[in-house]
Amino acid sequence: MRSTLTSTTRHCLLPLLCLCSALSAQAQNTFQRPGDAVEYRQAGFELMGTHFRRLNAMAQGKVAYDAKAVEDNMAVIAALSKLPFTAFVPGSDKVKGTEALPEVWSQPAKFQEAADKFQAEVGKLQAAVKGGKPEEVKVAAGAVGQSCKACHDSFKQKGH
Ligand code: ASC
Repeated sequence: MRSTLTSTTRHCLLPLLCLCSALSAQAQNTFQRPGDAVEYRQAGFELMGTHFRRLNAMAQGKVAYDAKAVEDNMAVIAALSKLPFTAFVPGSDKVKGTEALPEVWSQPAKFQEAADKFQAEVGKLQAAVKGGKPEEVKVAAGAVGQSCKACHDSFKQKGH
């Protein structure tokens, strides 16, 4: 019995794991309709903004610094930081309600560079949070905010 289970595990677990990871990669990158991609990226940016504002208020000394809360907000930001960028799919530039400028699609290298810069700054913020020095978190959070703004200035409609 024991060896049957072991063998079943050996034969089924790996293909199952492969299937699961293939399905989740697909879920992450495939949208039924362009509007789904717009909803997905807006939801991701919205949540990241909420958690970044909470972290940043503490980092900039506007709200009492709570290391645990900073770490919790950081974990959410880190988990989300790549996801919305998977959703700037072809055709989603024409969806009503998108605030993305045509430059996202006409200047893909520049857009990718801005996304990479943001993700690099998020990585540095994560390291600073891990380091536990509020003054370093303050500087790194400021740089993340700058990278958000730089991307918005070039790739997002004004007034949003
Ligand atoms: C935020 C938030 C952003 C950035 C950006 C920084 O808190 O939601 O999009 O900071 O405004 O300039």
